[in-house]
Amino acid sequence: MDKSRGNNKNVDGNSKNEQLDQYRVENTGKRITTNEGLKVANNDATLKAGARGPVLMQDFHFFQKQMHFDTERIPERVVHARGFGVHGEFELYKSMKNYTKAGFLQEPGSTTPVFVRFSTVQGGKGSKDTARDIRGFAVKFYTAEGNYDLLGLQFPIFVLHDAFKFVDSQHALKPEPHNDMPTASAAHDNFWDFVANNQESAHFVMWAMSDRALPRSWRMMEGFPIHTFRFENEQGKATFVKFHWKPTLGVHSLLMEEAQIIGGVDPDYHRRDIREAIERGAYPVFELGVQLLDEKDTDIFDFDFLDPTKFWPEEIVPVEKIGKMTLNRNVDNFFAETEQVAFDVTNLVPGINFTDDPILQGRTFTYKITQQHRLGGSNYPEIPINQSLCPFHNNQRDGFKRHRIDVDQVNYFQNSIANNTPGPTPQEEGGFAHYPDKVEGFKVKEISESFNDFFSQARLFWNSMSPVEKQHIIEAFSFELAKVDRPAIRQQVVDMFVNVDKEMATIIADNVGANPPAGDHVPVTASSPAVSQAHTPHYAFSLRVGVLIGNGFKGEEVRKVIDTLQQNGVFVEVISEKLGTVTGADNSKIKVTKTFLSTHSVLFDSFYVVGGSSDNQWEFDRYITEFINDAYKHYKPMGIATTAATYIEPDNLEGIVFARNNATFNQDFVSAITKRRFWNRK
Ligand code: HDD
Repeated sequence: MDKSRGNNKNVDGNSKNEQLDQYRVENTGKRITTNEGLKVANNDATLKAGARGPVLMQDFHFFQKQMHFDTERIPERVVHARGFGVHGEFELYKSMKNYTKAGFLQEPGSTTPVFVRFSTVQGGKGSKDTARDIRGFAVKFYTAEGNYDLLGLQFPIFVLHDAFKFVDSQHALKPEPHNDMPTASAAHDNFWDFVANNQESAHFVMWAMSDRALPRSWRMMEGFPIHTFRFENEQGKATFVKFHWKPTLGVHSLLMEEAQIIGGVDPDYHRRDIREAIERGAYPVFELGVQLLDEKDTDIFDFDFLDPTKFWPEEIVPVEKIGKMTLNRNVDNFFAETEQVAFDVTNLVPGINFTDDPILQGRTFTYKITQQHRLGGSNYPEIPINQSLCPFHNNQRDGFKRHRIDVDQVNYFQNSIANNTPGPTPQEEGGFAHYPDKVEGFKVKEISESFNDFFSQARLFWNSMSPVEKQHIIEAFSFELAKVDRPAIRQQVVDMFVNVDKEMATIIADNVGANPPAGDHVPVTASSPAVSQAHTPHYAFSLRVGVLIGNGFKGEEVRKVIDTLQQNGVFVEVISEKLGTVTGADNSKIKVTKTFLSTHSVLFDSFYVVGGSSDNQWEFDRYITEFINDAYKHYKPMGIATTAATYIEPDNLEGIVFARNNATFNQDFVSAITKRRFWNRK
């Protein structure tokens, strides 16, 4: 195999990266060959009977090239089809030894390579990143004890409390089968019909209608593996655990209108965002938090602690941060790594185990089936991105695309020829064993009564929202339901959501032509501040600011502002009429990185408006005014250079910082960018 290295040659001592090195192939500067290595003399034309004649079948080079192309697509994931993967590293802050024997959670400071894939659920592989949707947040830890996969979503709860209806929920969510519409959207009859007729979905739907469903960036999104898992320590003592990924940049969202426009102007918005951030060295960091619950405390909630439609409020069980994951390397090849990575909720390590969470139980076989179907057989763990760092040994043999060559005569257990090897590892020496939970009961196809509380946390969530967040939820429901054709479904949905909040449901009903819902309002006082984005941290770091500029700017003024932005880690793009440079009044030049035509206001968090002169001043001013109007409408901060004051007035608008007569303009502008949105604008 060609040992030459790609862009990611292993310079950082990451052991997974080192393992991948042996598979990286560089083709630049090489001679073209067939897949069997035969160098060929012609790489332009098919072999023909005469230059204008028919193609001859014996052109095996053409045949192989065409055949490979004809078969180069594999089935996309049935859900989570659209996704994007990046490499990184997990570092432990705090030993979890008292709770779990998992090797990678023992030594503070120890590091474990990870691969993370972010995804959307509804749309196909070629859909858009910014759909209102569920986001997958799947992490593969390449530990010394084998791969550990922690699959999560950007919500802490699931849509169902029994896996039997998973297929129904996904069929209902996906484009309708008779017309394959809509793409990347749940705004259709089937989905809302499912919701109204499966009311355990209420809490999940509240999250899906909230700003959480429209992340500004995957770097600014929480991840929740949702289930109650079980830690087990060396002494065999178990502790229940819920995991959290908390982005150090805080949790931030797009507005619904921004997300919709971005879906058109840059469907790759989130993948571009994370890839660029990593290229610029602004590595996304997520802290791993745990909520721990002793076996004797499982009755502290007024809901079933195994119910996957409930989160454990952080105010009741605090989240302890035990480590951080830094995403610091882009993939070399999307297909080889991101498309072929195979996550599986049963990829466990000793010390972390299942519970009887009914959704978790239902997932334990499905991932293997889907990977086998997608990746063409059972040998997908041999694909480089899926290989564990430790070797594997067993008596499984053969199958499509078997790469390894097992040289032993023995392929069965028990045996005497190989002295009963490969054989089991006792638990004390690191062998995985299922937790010896006591189970008893009749075989029944039933759902426990304790899971039949559909609305209490949906109410808690609503009650925890800020007024702006509540307004957005109402708008989201009103948008989605307005796209539902059948009035009866719209009515059922508003009648259902009275159980969350009567005022909310009544406003939505009015917006979508339904009758005012009849049910009674259930008052609620409890709230969980942690679920509201109103309390999230804010930074200017790695936000995108566009400089709207033409010729004739004041060089020193503009350079100082751009320098300040860059010192604060802001990603600056210079936007003008044409690529090339703009020239200041002092003859200084600034490189233009985007044109008015090639970008859009929604792709930025803020603007620095400089203005300038142009051969077509009317057109130039029109573009600048459009950018300003959009940004203003989207509550974004703007900094106005001394040369641009005429574009915007009056000069006391919220979040608009003027340079004129302002000695602290640079700091004021950065503070405004940090704040991100100015909600009190009219
Ligand atoms: Fe799942 C993919 C997360 C419930 C069946 N799931 C998938 C992915 C994530 C999750 C992040 C994408 C992995 C990737 O990027 O390749 N799934 C979850 C979470 C769930 C959950 C957090 C509930 C708490 N899933 C769930 C259930 C079932 C499945 C109940 C079926 C019984 N999930 C699948 C799947 C997928 C999948 C069909 C599709 C593609 C894949 O597995 O690799 O097997």
